[in-house]
Amino acid sequence: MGFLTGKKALVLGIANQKSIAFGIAQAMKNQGADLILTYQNERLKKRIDQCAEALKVDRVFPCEVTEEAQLDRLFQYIHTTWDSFDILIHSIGFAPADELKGDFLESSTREGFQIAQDISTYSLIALCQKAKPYLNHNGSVITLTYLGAERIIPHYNVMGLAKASLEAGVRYLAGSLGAEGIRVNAISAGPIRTLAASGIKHFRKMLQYSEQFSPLGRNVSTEEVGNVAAFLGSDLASGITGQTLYVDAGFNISSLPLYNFKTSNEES
Ligand code: 0WD
Repeated sequence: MGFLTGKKALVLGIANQKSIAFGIAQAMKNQGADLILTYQNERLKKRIDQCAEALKVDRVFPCEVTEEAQLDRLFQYIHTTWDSFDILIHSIGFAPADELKGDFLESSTREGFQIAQDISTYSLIALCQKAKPYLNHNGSVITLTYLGAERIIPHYNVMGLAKASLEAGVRYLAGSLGAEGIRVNAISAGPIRTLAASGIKHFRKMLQYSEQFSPLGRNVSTEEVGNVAAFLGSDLASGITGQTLYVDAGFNISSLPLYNFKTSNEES
């Protein structure tokens, strides 16, 4: 028996077994949740089938989040399969590759901005609108964000703005859904090598920096993010809504690299 026994969780955003959403699905499964996974399109079908097999999940359903009709079909499927459900995981982000390299001012375009906002941020609002009739009291909505929402991160560019708007969206959605007893929170994860991350220029350097600057002196894993998502999805987190929780080995509180200052007594 885990702390999610009896809970039903819909997980959007698995591309492969390195995806953060895969770590979340695994942690939720370990805690006893029943799962439905979605995949973006047929190109990813083989991968999602492998993920579902690894997780011992037998329900996968297509969902391209920019298509209203696909969202409607997804919740029709949820309704006929489960009637209602408890946890919605939104682990989706996208900006055109050209926006994620170079100087922010020079590489930003109107189209890139609109795409990043639509896929990374508006999709959460659309999902909450469609999910509301089927989400149980004590339900929990969880999305994934990044420190680039609040600080300048090289090459993160227009995604930083999308994540800032996503985090504001979490607060507004928490306000809208609070009356139904539904909580909405974001997890701000440290950098993790995934398919989406590979699109960010110099990502390897980001991993090295976060390892050096974070109080824990290391990066985080999808398992660690998954465990926090499982907690947020559970009744253990019943008093938490509208928050951004950091799962980043403490990187967000750092300024200078601690390891440089851990020296012997003779040095001043
Ligand atoms: O360092 C990282 N990896 C971090 C990721 C640090 C902090 C936050 N995040 C966020 C991302 O911004 C994203 O919101 O976590 C979320 C999940 O990202 P991920 O696990 O790092 O990346 P990935 O494994 O690629 O999964 C994201 C998936 C897409 O994969 P690709 O790479 O093929 O775009 O989101 C899905 C897709 O499967 N996705 C969509 N699904 C439905 N409709 C759409 C769409 N339009 N676009 C992307």
